[in-house]
Amino acid sequence: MSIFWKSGRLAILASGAILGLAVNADARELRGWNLHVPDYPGSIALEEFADAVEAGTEGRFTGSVYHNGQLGDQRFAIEQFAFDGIDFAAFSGGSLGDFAPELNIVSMPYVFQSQDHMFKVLDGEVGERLSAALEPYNMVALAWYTGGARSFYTVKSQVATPEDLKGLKIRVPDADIFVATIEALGANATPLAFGEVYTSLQTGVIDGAENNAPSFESTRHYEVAKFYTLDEHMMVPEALVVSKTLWDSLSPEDQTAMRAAARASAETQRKLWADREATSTKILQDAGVTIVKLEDKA
Ligand code: GTR
Repeated sequence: MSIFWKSGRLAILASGAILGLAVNADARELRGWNLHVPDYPGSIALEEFADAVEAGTEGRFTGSVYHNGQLGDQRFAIEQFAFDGIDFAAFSGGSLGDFAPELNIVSMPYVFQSQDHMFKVLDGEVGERLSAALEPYNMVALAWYTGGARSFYTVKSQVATPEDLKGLKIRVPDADIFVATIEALGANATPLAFGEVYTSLQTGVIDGAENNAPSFESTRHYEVAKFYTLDEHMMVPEALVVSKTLWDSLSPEDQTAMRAAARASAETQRKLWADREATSTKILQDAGVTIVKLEDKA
């Protein structure tokens, strides 16, 4: 009898262990693309998204965020969605616009009066329509991050007017909206991958670039480019997207959990952004960068 019970318990334990393994083996690990350094606002927010997805789906999904563009540059990563090579990411509206042109609307120069204006537009019906425009590219936009405002930084002299941009080679991300905007302002737009900008500034391949303060600082481009003019020509939002194949495969409960995780992540990102802008600006100032705020944007 006791032997029977003993083996009975053993059998139960064994199947419990097998069950436990089966739960882990079923958990799907999602691959997240990220361009930035791990302590960047969007990076922290993406990690938070991954954790919240795991908690909210009771471990059915786990997520890993690959920082620093480890999974490839932005255009390549966007293309990977079509093949489900990447499951989630925060993509620039400007880069997405090369695929779904509707996205260019929210990246146009001076289209928003403020970040609050941008959030109001994106958190409502417009955001949903932009998400629908991404569906053919196998993406669903669940929430929107801020990308701050992009401004010019240069190696040799301060840019104060569009005249000063004439003849300058300015690096832009590899997407039409950036090229067209910077050309319209009078400079020679030079599309380059994010990771190539530092050496290009250093070796004189380009005369300057344009970005928000956190990116200008986190890439250390300020070590080479000491003139920053806050003309804020583009306020480009970033979409927190997940693969549509993944989204469509989820139960309604898991969809709810994932959407809630994305919204919470966007809230975190927006809060961290404000802090990082201030910290980055201080780092730039301490490093001797001349920062000029352009009052006459017209
Ligand atoms: C950053 C933005 C990236 C990318 C990058 C760049 O501010 O977060 O999505 O656009 O700029 O300049 O390549």
